[in-house]
Amino acid sequence: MKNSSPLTQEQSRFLQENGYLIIEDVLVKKEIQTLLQTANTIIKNHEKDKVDDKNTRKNHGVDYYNIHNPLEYSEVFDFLIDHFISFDIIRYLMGPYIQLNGCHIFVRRPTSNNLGNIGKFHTDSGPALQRILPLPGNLPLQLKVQFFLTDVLTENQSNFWAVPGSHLRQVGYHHPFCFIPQYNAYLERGDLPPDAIQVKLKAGDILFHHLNLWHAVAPNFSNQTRISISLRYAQMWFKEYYSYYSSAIIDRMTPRRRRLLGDFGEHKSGDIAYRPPIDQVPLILGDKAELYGWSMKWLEDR
Ligand SMILES: O=C(O)CCC(=O)C(=O)O
Ligand SMILES: [Fe+2]
Repeated sequence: MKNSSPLTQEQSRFLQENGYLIIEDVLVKKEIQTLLQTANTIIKNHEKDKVDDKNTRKNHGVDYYNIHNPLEYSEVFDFLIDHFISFDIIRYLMGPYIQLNGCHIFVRRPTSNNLGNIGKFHTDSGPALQRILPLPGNLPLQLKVQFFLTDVLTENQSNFWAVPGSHLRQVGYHHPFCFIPQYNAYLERGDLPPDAIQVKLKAGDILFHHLNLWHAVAPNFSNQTRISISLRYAQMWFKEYYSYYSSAIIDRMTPRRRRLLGDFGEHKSGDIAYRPPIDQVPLILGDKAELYGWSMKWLEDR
């Protein structure tokens, strides 16, 4: 399977060793503008209408919070679900038996205080998964892709703050918010963790990260709100995360997007996440099935 990867060898190695990866210039200017404008309208409405069950303002605070499921408010995010660059990398790394478990707008306002939950070092998706590591050669259980719509060019602009290589370390502690106490101790003392990196990127770049990566959001001492769209892909057995997709959303989607949103059409048997319909592999991988290691030869052997 030489040269079949959408990642260069260097990018693959970087992700494997560090637990995160930046791909530059994925969105073009016009796309950034449209997405940002739409996100800002949705944010404005959320703050005006105080719809706290549709975002994390109660849990995370009013400066740094996430808006659940923006697909509910606009179609402009649809193309991100299987974007030709990000999704090709996702399907190469995760295989065909995946779903989109959630989509969020991340709002990170200028703030002098970032010690809310997102400002603390944590892993994602619950304490149990801190003990299942994404070792080389295994499919990831979950990967997040974050599309940045504003620049984060220097430190302390609410950067994604990562501890490189931490995704391969057991946490040895468990907390409902999946905190990493030895790293948060630095923040509580007003110090910086010595080996954590504030990731810098520009609008239009994307960031992948493993759920096990120890990460936080740095303080935002700039005067600009940082906006990004996060999509969470997981193996099909996982539960969805604040991602109820109404029939209005499902109806406007292409077949592949519908499947990623958990719609199996007329197939409604209880073991659907176990044995999806036979078109699962071609639908997700298209003509890359063989190339990415998911030959359908067993179909001929039946
Ligand atoms: O805002 C960010 O950059 C990261 C938020 C976060 O904790 C996550 O995506 O898991
Ligand atoms: Fe997180």
